[in-house]
Amino acid sequence: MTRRISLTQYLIEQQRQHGHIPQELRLLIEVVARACKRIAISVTKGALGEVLGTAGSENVQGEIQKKLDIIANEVLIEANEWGGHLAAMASEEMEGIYLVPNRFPKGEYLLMFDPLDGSSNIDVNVSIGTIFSVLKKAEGSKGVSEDDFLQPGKQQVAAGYCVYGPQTTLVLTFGAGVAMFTLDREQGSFVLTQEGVKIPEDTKEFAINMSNMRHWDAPVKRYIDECLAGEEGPRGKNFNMRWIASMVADVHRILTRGGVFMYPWDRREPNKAGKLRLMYEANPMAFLVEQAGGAATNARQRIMDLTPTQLHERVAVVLGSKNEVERVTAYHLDSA
Ligand code: AHM
Ligand code: MG
Repeated sequence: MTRRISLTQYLIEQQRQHGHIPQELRLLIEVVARACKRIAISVTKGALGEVLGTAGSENVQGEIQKKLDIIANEVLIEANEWGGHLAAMASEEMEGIYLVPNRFPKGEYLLMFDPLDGSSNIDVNVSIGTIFSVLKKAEGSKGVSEDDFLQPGKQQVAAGYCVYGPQTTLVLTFGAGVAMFTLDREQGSFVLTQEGVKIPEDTKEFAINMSNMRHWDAPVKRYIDECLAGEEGPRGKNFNMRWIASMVADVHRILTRGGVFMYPWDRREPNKAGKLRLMYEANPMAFLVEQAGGAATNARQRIMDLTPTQLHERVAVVLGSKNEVERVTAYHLDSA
Protein backbone atom coordinates (compact mmCIF):
# COMPACT_ATOMS: atom_id res chain seq x y z
CA MET A 1 0.00 0.00 0.00
CA THR A 2 1.31 3.46 -0.83
CA ARG A 3 2.20 5.60 2.14
CA ARG A 4 -0.44 8.19 3.00
CA ILE A 5 1.14 11.58 3.50
CA SER A 6 -0.83 14.14 5.45
CA LEU A 7 -0.58 17.86 4.82
CA THR A 8 1.35 18.25 8.08
CA GLN A 9 3.88 15.56 7.10
CA TYR A 10 4.24 17.00 3.61
CA LEU A 11 4.92 20.49 4.95
CA ILE A 12 7.47 19.26 7.51
CA GLU A 13 9.24 17.17 4.87
CA GLN A 14 9.35 20.13 2.48
CA GLN A 15 10.75 22.29 5.24
CA ARG A 16 13.44 19.72 6.12
CA GLN A 17 14.45 18.53 2.68
CA HIS A 18 14.17 21.63 0.58
CA GLY A 19 14.38 24.36 3.15
CA HIS A 20 12.13 26.64 1.12
CA ILE A 21 9.34 26.74 3.69
CA PRO A 22 10.24 28.61 6.86
CA GLN A 23 8.60 27.21 9.97
CA GLU A 24 6.33 30.26 10.48
CA LEU A 25 5.03 29.95 6.92
CA ARG A 26 4.38 26.25 7.38
CA LEU A 27 2.37 26.88 10.54
CA LEU A 28 0.48 29.71 8.87
CA ILE A 29 -0.58 27.42 6.01
CA GLU A 30 -1.69 24.80 8.52
CA VAL A 31 -3.96 27.38 10.13
CA VAL A 32 -5.41 28.35 6.74
CA ALA A 33 -6.02 24.66 5.98
CA ARG A 34 -7.78 24.23 9.33
CA ALA A 35 -10.02 27.21 8.55
CA CYS A 36 -10.83 25.67 5.15
CA LYS A 37 -11.89 22.46 6.89
CA ARG A 38 -14.31 24.44 9.04
CA ILE A 39 -15.69 26.24 5.99
CA ALA A 40 -16.10 22.87 4.22
CA ILE A 41 -18.24 21.66 7.12
CA SER A 42 -20.54 24.70 6.87
CA VAL A 43 -20.77 24.37 3.08
CA THR A 44 -21.71 20.69 3.36
CA LYS A 45 -24.50 21.38 5.85
CA GLY A 46 -26.26 23.68 3.36
CA ALA A 47 -29.90 24.27 4.19
CA LEU A 48 -29.62 22.08 7.31
CA GLY A 49 -27.07 24.49 8.76
CA GLU A 50 -29.14 27.52 7.71
CA VAL A 51 -26.13 28.87 5.83
CA LEU A 52 -27.77 29.44 2.42
CA GLY A 53 -29.21 32.69 1.08
CA THR A 54 -28.26 36.34 1.36
CA ALA A 55 -27.14 38.16 4.48
CA GLY A 56 -28.88 41.41 3.60
CA SER A 57 -25.61 43.37 3.33
CA GLU A 58 -23.22 44.54 0.60
CA ASN A 59 -19.45 44.27 0.49
CA VAL A 60 -17.04 47.07 -0.49
CA GLN A 61 -17.47 46.21 -4.18
CA GLY A 62 -21.24 46.74 -3.91
CA GLU A 63 -21.98 43.03 -4.23
CA ILE A 64 -24.75 41.42 -2.19
CA GLN A 65 -23.15 39.24 0.48
CA LYS A 66 -24.29 35.68 0.96
CA LYS A 67 -24.44 34.23 4.49
CA LEU A 68 -21.59 31.89 3.59
CA ASP A 69 -19.42 34.80 2.33
CA ILE A 70 -19.63 36.26 5.84
CA ILE A 71 -19.24 32.94 7.68
CA ALA A 72 -16.15 32.01 5.61
CA ASN A 73 -14.62 35.44 6.19
CA GLU A 74 -15.15 35.19 9.95
CA VAL A 75 -13.72 31.68 10.12
CA LEU A 76 -10.56 32.75 8.29
CA ILE A 77 -10.10 35.85 10.45
CA GLU A 78 -10.72 34.06 13.72
CA ALA A 79 -8.39 31.16 12.92
CA ASN A 80 -5.57 33.30 11.58
CA GLU A 81 -5.54 36.28 13.96
CA TRP A 82 -4.73 33.87 16.74
CA GLY A 83 -1.98 31.95 14.88
CA GLY A 84 0.88 34.37 15.63
CA HIS A 85 2.47 34.46 12.16
CA LEU A 86 0.63 37.35 10.57
CA ALA A 87 0.95 41.12 10.63
CA ALA A 88 -2.36 41.71 8.85
CA MET A 89 -4.98 40.30 6.52
CA ALA A 90 -7.02 41.58 3.59
CA SER A 91 -10.20 40.09 2.19
CA GLU A 92 -12.55 40.59 -0.72
CA GLU A 93 -15.29 41.01 1.86
CA MET A 94 -13.65 43.79 3.95
CA GLU A 95 -13.01 47.37 2.92
CA GLY A 96 -9.69 47.94 4.66
CA ILE A 97 -6.93 45.71 5.94
CA TYR A 98 -7.44 43.77 9.17
CA LEU A 99 -4.67 44.24 11.73
CA VAL A 100 -3.92 41.39 14.09
CA PRO A 101 -5.29 42.60 17.47
CA ASN A 102 -2.74 43.47 20.13
CA ARG A 103 -3.79 40.62 22.40
CA PHE A 104 -2.20 38.16 19.94
CA PRO A 105 1.45 37.70 18.92
CA LYS A 106 2.33 39.07 15.47
CA GLY A 107 4.51 37.87 12.63
CA GLU A 108 5.89 39.13 9.33
CA TYR A 109 3.39 37.64 6.90
CA LEU A 110 0.42 39.21 5.12
CA LEU A 111 -2.54 37.02 4.18
CA MET A 112 -5.05 37.87 1.47
CA PHE A 113 -8.16 35.88 0.63
CA ASP A 114 -11.38 35.56 -1.25
CA PRO A 115 -13.19 33.66 1.52
CA LEU A 116 -15.83 32.19 -0.73
CA ASP A 117 -15.29 32.36 -4.47
CA GLY A 118 -18.24 31.56 -6.71
CA SER A 119 -20.89 33.08 -4.42
CA SER A 120 -23.55 32.78 -7.12
CA ASN A 121 -23.13 28.99 -6.98
CA ILE A 122 -23.64 28.58 -3.20
CA ASP A 123 -27.40 28.16 -3.25
CA VAL A 124 -27.40 25.83 -6.25
CA ASN A 125 -25.00 23.24 -4.77
CA VAL A 126 -22.24 23.80 -7.31
CA SER A 127 -18.51 23.84 -6.43
CA ILE A 128 -17.22 26.94 -4.66
CA GLY A 129 -13.94 27.62 -2.86
CA THR A 130 -11.54 29.75 -0.82
CA ILE A 131 -8.57 31.40 -2.57
CA PHE A 132 -5.56 32.75 -0.63
CA SER A 133 -2.20 34.40 -1.15
CA VAL A 134 0.70 35.08 1.24
CA LEU A 135 3.19 37.94 1.04
CA LYS A 136 5.95 38.99 3.39
CA LYS A 137 6.03 42.46 4.88
CA ALA A 138 8.99 44.52 3.65
CA GLU A 139 11.92 44.10 6.03
CA GLY A 140 12.36 46.87 8.53
CA SER A 141 8.94 48.41 7.86
CA LYS A 142 7.45 49.47 11.17
CA GLY A 143 3.77 48.77 11.76
CA VAL A 144 1.66 47.72 8.84
CA SER A 145 -0.50 49.60 6.37
CA GLU A 146 -2.30 48.99 3.10
CA ASP A 147 0.90 49.96 1.26
CA ASP A 148 2.62 46.84 2.59
CA PHE A 149 0.15 44.76 0.60
CA LEU A 150 0.72 46.53 -2.72
CA GLN A 151 3.41 44.16 -3.95
CA PRO A 152 3.48 42.47 -7.36
CA GLY A 153 2.31 38.85 -7.41
CA LYS A 154 5.80 37.58 -8.16
CA GLN A 155 6.62 38.35 -4.52
CA GLN A 156 4.06 35.86 -3.20
CA VAL A 157 5.70 33.29 -0.92
CA ALA A 158 2.74 30.91 -1.01
CA ALA A 159 -0.67 30.68 -2.61
CA GLY A 160 -3.47 28.21 -2.93
CA TYR A 161 -7.13 27.46 -2.88
CA CYS A 162 -9.52 24.99 -1.37
CA VAL A 163 -12.38 23.84 -3.60
CA TYR A 164 -15.56 22.58 -1.91
CA GLY A 165 -16.99 20.18 -4.46
CA PRO A 166 -17.79 16.47 -4.52
CA GLN A 167 -14.43 16.30 -2.75
CA THR A 168 -12.76 19.04 -0.71
CA THR A 169 -9.37 19.61 -2.32
CA LEU A 170 -6.61 21.90 -1.12
CA VAL A 171 -4.11 23.03 -3.76
CA LEU A 172 -0.85 24.70 -2.74
CA THR A 173 2.32 26.23 -4.07
CA PHE A 174 5.37 27.66 -2.32
CA GLY A 175 7.11 28.40 -5.62
CA ALA A 176 8.47 24.88 -6.14
CA GLY A 177 5.64 23.13 -7.97
CA VAL A 178 2.01 22.48 -7.12
CA ALA A 179 0.62 19.84 -4.76
CA MET A 180 -2.99 18.72 -4.21
CA PHE A 181 -4.49 17.33 -1.00
CA THR A 182 -7.88 15.67 -0.62
CA LEU A 183 -9.79 15.99 2.66
CA ASP A 184 -10.30 12.62 4.31
CA ARG A 185 -13.52 13.32 6.18
CA GLU A 186 -13.25 10.29 8.45
CA GLN A 187 -9.75 11.21 9.60
CA GLY A 188 -10.35 14.95 9.40
CA SER A 189 -7.06 15.55 7.62
CA PHE A 190 -5.84 16.58 4.19
CA VAL A 191 -3.96 13.78 2.41
CA LEU A 192 -1.49 14.34 -0.43
CA THR A 193 -3.10 13.04 -3.63
CA GLN A 194 -0.98 14.67 -6.37
CA GLU A 195 2.42 16.30 -6.65
CA GLY A 196 4.18 18.00 -9.54
CA VAL A 197 0.87 19.05 -11.13
CA LYS A 198 1.38 19.92 -14.84
CA ILE A 199 -0.95 21.76 -17.19
CA PRO A 200 -0.65 20.51 -20.81
CA GLU A 201 0.69 23.27 -23.10
CA ASP A 202 -2.05 22.72 -25.66
CA THR A 203 -5.77 22.33 -25.15
CA LYS A 204 -9.11 22.05 -26.91
CA GLU A 205 -11.16 23.51 -24.05
CA PHE A 206 -11.95 27.12 -23.19
CA ALA A 207 -13.86 28.78 -20.34
CA ILE A 208 -15.48 32.19 -20.78
CA ASN A 209 -18.85 33.73 -19.99
CA MET A 210 -20.25 33.74 -23.55
CA SER A 211 -23.21 35.94 -22.57
CA ASN A 212 -20.80 38.88 -22.51
CA MET A 213 -19.80 38.41 -26.16
CA ARG A 214 -21.44 41.62 -27.34
CA HIS A 215 -19.26 43.62 -24.92
CA TRP A 216 -15.92 41.96 -25.81
CA ASP A 217 -12.90 43.61 -27.31
CA ALA A 218 -12.01 42.57 -30.91
CA PRO A 219 -9.05 40.26 -30.02
CA VAL A 220 -11.22 38.24 -27.59
CA LYS A 221 -13.92 37.90 -30.25
CA ARG A 222 -11.30 36.80 -32.80
CA TYR A 223 -9.89 34.12 -30.49
CA ILE A 224 -13.30 32.67 -29.55
CA ASP A 225 -14.61 32.85 -33.16
CA GLU A 226 -11.59 30.82 -34.27
CA CYS A 227 -12.24 28.22 -31.55
CA LEU A 228 -15.91 28.02 -32.51
CA ALA A 229 -15.04 27.52 -36.21
CA GLY A 230 -13.76 24.07 -35.24
CA GLU A 231 -11.96 21.72 -37.65
CA GLU A 232 -12.83 23.79 -40.72
CA GLY A 233 -11.52 27.00 -39.15
CA PRO A 234 -7.97 28.38 -38.82
CA ARG A 235 -7.29 26.29 -35.69
CA GLY A 236 -8.08 23.02 -37.50
CA LYS A 237 -9.57 21.41 -34.39
CA ASN A 238 -12.84 21.28 -32.49
CA PHE A 239 -13.02 23.04 -29.14
CA ASN A 240 -15.20 22.26 -26.15
CA MET A 241 -16.48 24.89 -23.69
CA ARG A 242 -16.85 24.70 -19.90
CA TRP A 243 -17.91 27.55 -17.60
CA ILE A 244 -18.67 26.81 -13.96
CA ALA A 245 -18.76 30.49 -12.90
CA SER A 246 -16.65 29.73 -9.83
CA MET A 247 -13.13 30.73 -10.82
CA VAL A 248 -11.80 28.32 -8.22
CA ALA A 249 -13.56 25.35 -9.86
CA ASP A 250 -12.69 26.45 -13.41
CA VAL A 251 -9.01 26.78 -12.44
CA HIS A 252 -9.15 23.42 -10.68
CA ARG A 253 -10.32 21.81 -13.93
CA ILE A 254 -7.50 23.52 -15.80
CA LEU A 255 -4.87 22.32 -13.30
CA THR A 256 -6.36 18.83 -13.65
CA ARG A 257 -6.71 18.48 -17.42
CA GLY A 258 -5.68 21.76 -19.08
CA GLY A 259 -7.70 24.46 -20.82
CA VAL A 260 -7.82 28.21 -20.97
CA PHE A 261 -9.85 30.43 -18.62
CA MET A 262 -10.67 34.01 -19.56
CA TYR A 263 -12.36 36.86 -17.78
CA PRO A 264 -11.28 39.59 -20.16
CA TRP A 265 -11.87 43.31 -19.96
CA ASP A 266 -15.10 44.21 -21.73
CA ARG A 267 -16.88 47.40 -22.68
CA ARG A 268 -19.04 47.45 -19.55
CA GLU A 269 -15.94 48.54 -17.59
CA PRO A 270 -14.87 52.07 -18.49
CA ASN A 271 -11.43 51.93 -16.87
CA LYS A 272 -10.01 48.93 -18.77
CA ALA A 273 -9.99 46.71 -15.67
CA GLY A 274 -11.60 43.28 -15.66
CA LYS A 275 -14.03 41.79 -13.15
CA LEU A 276 -11.75 39.64 -11.04
CA ARG A 277 -9.62 40.94 -8.18
CA LEU A 278 -5.86 41.09 -8.65
CA MET A 279 -4.75 40.50 -5.07
CA TYR A 280 -6.91 37.61 -3.95
CA GLU A 281 -8.07 35.96 -7.16
CA ALA A 282 -5.74 36.64 -10.10
CA ASN A 283 -2.36 36.61 -8.32
CA PRO A 284 -2.74 33.37 -6.36
CA MET A 285 -4.20 31.57 -9.38
CA ALA A 286 -1.45 32.96 -11.63
CA PHE A 287 1.19 31.67 -9.19
CA LEU A 288 -0.36 28.17 -9.15
CA VAL A 289 -0.83 28.06 -12.92
CA GLU A 290 2.74 29.20 -13.66
CA GLN A 291 4.08 26.70 -11.14
CA ALA A 292 2.21 23.99 -13.06
CA GLY A 293 3.82 25.06 -16.35
CA GLY A 294 0.96 27.25 -17.57
CA ALA A 295 0.79 31.01 -18.12
CA ALA A 296 -1.31 33.89 -16.78
CA THR A 297 -1.66 37.36 -18.31
CA ASN A 298 -4.04 40.31 -18.27
CA ALA A 299 -4.18 39.76 -22.07
CA ARG A 300 -1.09 41.93 -22.50
CA GLN A 301 1.30 41.45 -19.58
CA ARG A 302 2.18 38.76 -17.08
CA ILE A 303 -0.25 39.11 -14.15
CA MET A 304 2.43 38.56 -11.50
CA ASP A 305 4.48 41.52 -12.83
CA LEU A 306 1.68 44.03 -12.19
CA THR A 307 2.16 46.34 -9.21
CA PRO A 308 -1.20 46.96 -7.56
CA THR A 309 -2.18 50.52 -6.72
CA GLN A 310 -5.07 49.59 -4.45
CA LEU A 311 -6.23 46.62 -2.40
CA HIS A 312 -9.37 45.84 -4.35
CA GLU A 313 -7.86 46.40 -7.79
CA ARG A 314 -9.52 44.51 -10.63
CA VAL A 315 -7.77 42.95 -13.57
CA ALA A 316 -8.45 41.11 -16.83
CA VAL A 317 -7.45 37.44 -16.59
CA VAL A 318 -6.32 34.93 -19.22
CA LEU A 319 -4.76 31.80 -17.73
CA GLY A 320 -4.10 28.13 -18.33
CA SER A 321 -2.46 26.12 -21.12
CA LYS A 322 0.62 28.06 -22.16
CA ASN A 323 0.21 28.07 -25.94
CA GLU A 324 -3.39 29.27 -25.77
CA VAL A 325 -2.62 32.03 -23.26
CA GLU A 326 0.25 33.18 -25.49
CA ARG A 327 -2.07 33.19 -28.51
CA VAL A 328 -4.75 35.30 -26.78
CA THR A 329 -2.06 37.67 -25.51
CA ALA A 330 -0.46 37.96 -28.98
CA TYR A 331 -3.88 38.81 -30.55
CA HIS A 332 -4.21 41.68 -28.05
CA LEU A 333 -0.68 42.97 -28.59
CA ASP A 334 -1.11 42.78 -32.40
CA SER A 335 -4.25 44.87 -32.21
CA ALA A 336 -2.71 47.60 -30.07
P1 AHM B 1 -17.17 36.20 -6.44
O1 AHM B 1 -15.80 36.26 -5.86
O2 AHM B 1 -18.07 37.28 -5.94
O3 AHM B 1 -17.78 34.86 -6.32
O4 AHM B 1 -17.06 36.53 -8.01
C1 AHM B 1 -16.07 35.98 -8.77
C2 AHM B 1 -16.65 35.03 -9.78
C3 AHM B 1 -15.64 34.10 -10.31
O5 AHM B 1 -15.53 32.99 -9.51
C4 AHM B 1 -16.17 33.76 -11.66
O6 AHM B 1 -15.17 33.47 -12.56
C5 AHM B 1 -16.90 35.02 -12.03
O7 AHM B 1 -17.12 35.75 -10.85
C6 AHM B 1 -18.25 34.69 -12.61
O8 AHM B 1 -18.79 35.82 -13.13
P2 AHM B 1 -20.10 35.80 -14.04
O9 AHM B 1 -21.14 36.35 -13.15
O10 AHM B 1 -19.76 36.71 -15.19
O11 AHM B 1 -20.36 34.39 -14.50
MG1 MG C 1 -14.13 35.52 -6.08
